[in-house]
Amino acid sequence: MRLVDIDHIGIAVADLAEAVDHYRRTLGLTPCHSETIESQGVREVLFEAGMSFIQLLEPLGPDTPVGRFIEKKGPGLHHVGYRVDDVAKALADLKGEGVTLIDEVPRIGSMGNTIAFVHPKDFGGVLAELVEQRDPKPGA
Ligand code: CMX
Ligand code: CO
Repeated sequence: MRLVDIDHIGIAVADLAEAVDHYRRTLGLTPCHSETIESQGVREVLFEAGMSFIQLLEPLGPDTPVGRFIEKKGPGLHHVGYRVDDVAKALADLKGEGVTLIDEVPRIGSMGNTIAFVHPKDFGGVLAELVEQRDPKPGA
């Protein structure tokens, strides 16, 4: 497998509208995508930052993964998305290296991308997400 880029950093926020306004005012960013992913219990907004994205995540309720994360640790860095050319191959390679996977098989994330989560214990305590873009930009 090939690591292409950092795809995104996922930041857990309590109030999405307030956070979007903050990024707009401070960094002059305009959201490029927003989506509710019911199956994962989150609403997201993406900002483009070069070839990468900043992903703001608001929980759909307290009893969701991001809701529990905020309850336990407060708002902050939730995960790092690593862009790879082939998520299925990346999972097989990581498993071969003894890395603990959360998702054994890829699934669909935001923007129709193929994703899989990898346990934080083998990635410096930070939850890792592998991302294979559905529509890569030219040069990515
Ligand atoms: N940071 C650090 N550790 C985390 C973590 C985080 N954000 N999320 C989970 N963990 C830890 C848990 O504490 C647990 O540790 P132990 O094995 O030591 O108990 C381990 O990782 C597994 O977590 P879990 O919640 O028990 O596992 P689940 O299978 O229930 O769910 C996960 C895992 C990561 C998918 C889910 O917790 C999650 O965060 N879902 C939200 C996903 C998301 O952000 N979706 C947005 C769209 C995706 C996209 O970017 O396209
Ligand atoms: Co993500």
